[in-house]
Amino acid sequence: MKRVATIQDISCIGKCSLTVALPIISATGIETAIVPTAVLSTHTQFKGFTFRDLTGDLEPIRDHWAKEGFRFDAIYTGYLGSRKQIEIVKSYFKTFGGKDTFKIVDPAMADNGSLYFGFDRAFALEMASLCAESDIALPNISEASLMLGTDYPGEDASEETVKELLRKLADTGVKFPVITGVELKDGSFGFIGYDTAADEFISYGAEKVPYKSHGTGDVYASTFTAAYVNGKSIFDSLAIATDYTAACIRNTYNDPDRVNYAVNFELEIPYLLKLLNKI
Ligand code: PXL
Repeated sequence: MKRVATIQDISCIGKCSLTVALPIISATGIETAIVPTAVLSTHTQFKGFTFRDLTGDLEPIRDHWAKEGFRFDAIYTGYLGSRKQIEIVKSYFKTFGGKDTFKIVDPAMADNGSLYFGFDRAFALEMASLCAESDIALPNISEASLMLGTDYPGEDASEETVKELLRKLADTGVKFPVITGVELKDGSFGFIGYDTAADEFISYGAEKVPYKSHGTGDVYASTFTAAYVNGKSIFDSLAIATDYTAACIRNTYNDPDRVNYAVNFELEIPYLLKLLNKI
């Protein structure tokens, strides 16, 4: 069986980070090892959330795993709480991230042009340096521009603007930057990526749903990880993640009883298994 390690927080309510990554990746037949970086009562879009920092546990977990000789087909990182945590994640990459371990970084820290609560410019720069150690990085438009220190071009940034951001990310050392949440010229909604090894841009979009929610970047990155470790190509994995995330957003949009803090990803897991030819 394939094994993935994912390093991010537990938001007890919020359907993001580990409570999305663990069910999605496990459902596709992959052992999913988790490193919880913090426990929050909710994600940070709620007021008054609690936050228990688990930074002190991260190095002992790493050291125990190293002693046991655990190996991973991929390491996938999402929301991290501090610069110190990013530094420790780099040590996980050093310890476990050999050439047979694919390193996926989702620099989950911003949306709509603003950093999430508690983050600053220094944090965004540290996250940029983690992206430079990845095999693939999956920022949205806000995260890409904040890591580069360039003006936020808006959610409706043109394909040319997004390609410019991708080139700049490549200049900072990111091997395969992929910007998600992009409106493509044909009106679809998806991603543009830059494969620096092939010097080639790739893109794919699904039908746009007029609804925006939290946690969709986490659904996207978890699904990419699941598809890639299940043997799909990078392009196919990105496209499957696009189709599945779009289906989750559509399901939520059509649900009169929806919650306003996340998407109905659970109800679309059968569709994900179909996309992966599992059922
Ligand atoms: O979905 C990204 C995310 C992950 N974890 C926490 C968050 C958020 C977004 O707000 O607050 C704690």
